[in-house]
Amino acid sequence: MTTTQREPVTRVAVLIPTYNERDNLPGIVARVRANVPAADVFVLDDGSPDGTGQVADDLASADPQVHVVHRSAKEGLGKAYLAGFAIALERGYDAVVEMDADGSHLPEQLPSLLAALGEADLVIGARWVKGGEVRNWPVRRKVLSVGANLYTKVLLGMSVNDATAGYRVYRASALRAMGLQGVESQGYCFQIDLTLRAVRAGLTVVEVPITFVEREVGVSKMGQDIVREALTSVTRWGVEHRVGQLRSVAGRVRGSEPVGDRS
Ligand SMILES: Nc1nc2c(ncn2[C@@H]2O[C@H](COP(=O)(O)OP(=O)(O)OP(=O)(O)O)[C@@H](O)[C@H]2O)c(=O)[nH]1
Ligand SMILES: [Mg+2]
Repeated sequence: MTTTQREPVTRVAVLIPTYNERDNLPGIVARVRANVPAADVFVLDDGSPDGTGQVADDLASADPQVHVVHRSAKEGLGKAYLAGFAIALERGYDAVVEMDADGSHLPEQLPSLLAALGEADLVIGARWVKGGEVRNWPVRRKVLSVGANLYTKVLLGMSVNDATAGYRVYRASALRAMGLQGVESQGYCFQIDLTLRAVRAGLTVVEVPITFVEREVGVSKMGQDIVREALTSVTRWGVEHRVGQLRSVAGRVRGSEPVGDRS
């Protein structure tokens, strides 16, 4: 593999989507600010009924590097991130981080993710790679996540091991190159969708092992609908991918058929 010299990253936007994360938010923002002091934080709140938006506003008024994007209704993780990407690109950030508010993604590991961006367009904080770890997940969740990633990898033919992971860093140039128009996916599917777009755009994806810690406070928003969405979409993309491969093989075979004897 060849490594190309890449633009240094100086301006970093950390996007933190929130829905009812009042008790988690102050701690996570403080840890991001402590670990990557140069980075700006954008809280993307979908009108949380528990008052997370107000907590975020209080953090923002105490710290000029913390910003809040108030969105009127709960539209899902994907839509919140797309809104955040648009803002980060418009404001000229070099790199954009995706991070959950619930403490699963350790801000202490963000410097190593950012360092890996030196040779990557997309860095994924990966659980299912050597050195990666998941804390406090029941076996059933582990099986679901490993299974979903294996299914994704085999069907889509990607070499990425943890395409559902939500702790990542994109170069701004990568987000522009990937084309975010028409992204409708939510939840895990959003992460797979963007990984696939990055791979198909010929971008370099690097996985850095992380320790993922299950949330201790608050309620998970990931339900069966999110799992179903991922399964349906990956199956559809996989079938399209395999049909495309078959068509191109068939085209090559036809192209190499001997031309009949015209004498
Ligand atoms: N803005 C916004 N944020 C959301 C929405 N749904 C989830 N989030 C946030 O996205 C992050 C991930 O959601 P979680 O509920 O923790 O989902 P998860 O980490 O896949 O699931 P668990 O492991 O069970 O916690 C958290 O910071 C949530 O508050 C939404 O509709 N809008
Ligand atoms: Mg979570």
